[in-house]
Amino acid sequence: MVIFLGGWTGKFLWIDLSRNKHVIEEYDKSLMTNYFGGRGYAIKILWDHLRRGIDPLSPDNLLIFAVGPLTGIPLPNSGKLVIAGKSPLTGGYGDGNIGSRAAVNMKKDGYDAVIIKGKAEKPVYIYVSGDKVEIKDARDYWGIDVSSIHDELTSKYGKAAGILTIGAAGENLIRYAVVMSEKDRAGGRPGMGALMGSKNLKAVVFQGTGEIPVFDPEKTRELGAEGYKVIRGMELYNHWMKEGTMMILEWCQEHSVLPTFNFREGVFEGAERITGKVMAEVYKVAQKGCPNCNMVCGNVGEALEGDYRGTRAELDYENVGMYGPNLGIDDMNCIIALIRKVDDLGMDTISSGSVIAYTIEAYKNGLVNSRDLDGIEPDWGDPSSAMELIDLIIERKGFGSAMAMGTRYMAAKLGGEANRYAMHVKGLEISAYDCHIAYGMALSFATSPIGAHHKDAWFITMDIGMGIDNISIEKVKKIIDIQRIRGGIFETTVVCRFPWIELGFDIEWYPKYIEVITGKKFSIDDLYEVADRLYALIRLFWVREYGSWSRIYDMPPARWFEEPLTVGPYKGRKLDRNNFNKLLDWYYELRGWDSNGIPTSDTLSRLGLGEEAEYLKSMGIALS
Ligand code: PTT
Ligand code: SF4
Repeated sequence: MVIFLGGWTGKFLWIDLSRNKHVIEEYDKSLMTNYFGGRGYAIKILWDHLRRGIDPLSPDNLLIFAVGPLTGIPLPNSGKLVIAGKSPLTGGYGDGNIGSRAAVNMKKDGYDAVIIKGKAEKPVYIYVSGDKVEIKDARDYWGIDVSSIHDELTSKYGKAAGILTIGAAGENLIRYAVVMSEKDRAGGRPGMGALMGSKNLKAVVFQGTGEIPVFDPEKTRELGAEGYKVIRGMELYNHWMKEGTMMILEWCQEHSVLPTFNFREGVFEGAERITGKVMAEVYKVAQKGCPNCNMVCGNVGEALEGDYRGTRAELDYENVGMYGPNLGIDDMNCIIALIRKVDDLGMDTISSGSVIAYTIEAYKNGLVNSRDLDGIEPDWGDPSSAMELIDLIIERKGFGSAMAMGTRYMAAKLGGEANRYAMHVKGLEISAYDCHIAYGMALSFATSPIGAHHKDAWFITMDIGMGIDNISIEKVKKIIDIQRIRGGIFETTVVCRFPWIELGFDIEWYPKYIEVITGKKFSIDDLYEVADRLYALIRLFWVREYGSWSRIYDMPPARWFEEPLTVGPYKGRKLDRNNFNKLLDWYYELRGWDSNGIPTSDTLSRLGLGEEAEYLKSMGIALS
């Protein structure tokens, strides 16, 4: 029997909103070593408890909040929470990672995962304080925007409460609605906010009453403090504190990977007006972040002039990339206002920015007209029409109802050529990196376990650094190792990866933390094995839900293969399909997956997933 002495609480909280009931479960401890926490727990719970083929917006779907053994403990950047479920946007596995006091408080309340099923008859919110779990009336809160509901619940439960909410996007089941916290933090890109809305659940409040048990409190305190000190002393620290994720924008422009006009180009004429430096020197008015973090990256910008003067929003690279160059907008005042609007509606900036860019392009190509768009005449570089399109999505008016479903759906509806420039993989819109020259990053998007998100392998700088014509198995090995660290270690221990990836905080810190907290040693290789297991299980989940599988689901959009760049240092370049397929073949081989991207029987049995393999076979899916 495995005995752990800290880190995990050992308990799940199950809440059934249809029956107004909850149960606290002491879960099987083998989960700790095999799946660790966070995303690992989420996929295991979904595999074991979700009936195959359910509608993601039906009461049957499970909304899961999960933390890991390092979450909430005073060590660098431990205020993070995984939000997962079957995705309403992609139909496959979906998750996101939000920084929030709710992460710390959920753990203090005694839970490693909170799993919500069913659907409340009327709008409700959930209040958790230790063993006390209450389902409360939220009819007065339905329809309230994200900032206001946060203020309402904070005034009721105090500033120390951890609060997760949805906005109108979640209520209206927009397929890329996110869960929001502390007004500007967003998590669950593949529609976790819509999943929450489908349950008539407006908010969840964790009071955070208890203490988190750790094996060696003294050593944990010492090692935690040491980590913070090392981070503060790192070479890039001051620059990071000024610009945060925005520091990459200039680099993206220089290397022609800045998404421009719906990923048509990689450089943008107005880029110098929206760089990290400009953000920091001209627009930045405040800095905020997640709990337990001493390198906070939430740079709040304020619009200085024009119609939106005084509006504030958090400026991350992804948000600015998708609402700036990708829509042809170079006015930071307007970008701030667009992000504020989308945050208050609780809608993902990456997907919504992509949907709007796609609509502009489809309009310009004559595939939709202004009648479809309720009189709107969208154009590149036009923030007013972008604002109007956001309203169209939320109200689901005319073509807005297709826009609410995401790019893959819109392309299928429009048909033919429209598919070529639908910028998604597996239904999830691509994050803000153009890949006309970036094979490695394209592979990373293609093989990400939730669809085209950069979270599992932000490979872009390494890709360009290794050489854009470098088509090698070494590149693929690096991508897999990065996925093991980012998608495995950080998503299962559930802490923020930024100290490691942005400042160079050594990965070896994490096994040390795990040891003093849980009382057990885990090497990086042990953690890699957990990562490989959950990657394989997530892949099986997609196969189970889609009913069949082929490598076409791991293909980036046709645009990058068929339409060369027309401007910039790499004018004329595009991806070559043979080269990409070579990389994909190596990827499958290294993972022990077959040529269609399904894990082989040997791989599954090595990872202890024999039963899961049998299930697929019973569906008539042949495993190599
Ligand atoms: C994340 C995705 C990102 S990733 C960004 S900016 W980034 C966008 N932010 C949005 C936003 O803001 N408002 C909004 N309405 N939609 C938004 N959608 C986009 O969502 C996030 C930080 C960031 S900022 C990143 S990279 C890192 N992500 C981590 C991760 O995934 N795991 C981990 N262990 N640590 C991480 N640290 C960093 O956290 P999703 P957050 Mg987010 C305004 O969740 O679904 O993965 O989408 O959580 O608290 O906002 O912090 O340049
Ligand atoms: Fe949160 Fe940013 Fe700090 Fe990470 S670096 S914990 S995302 S504030």
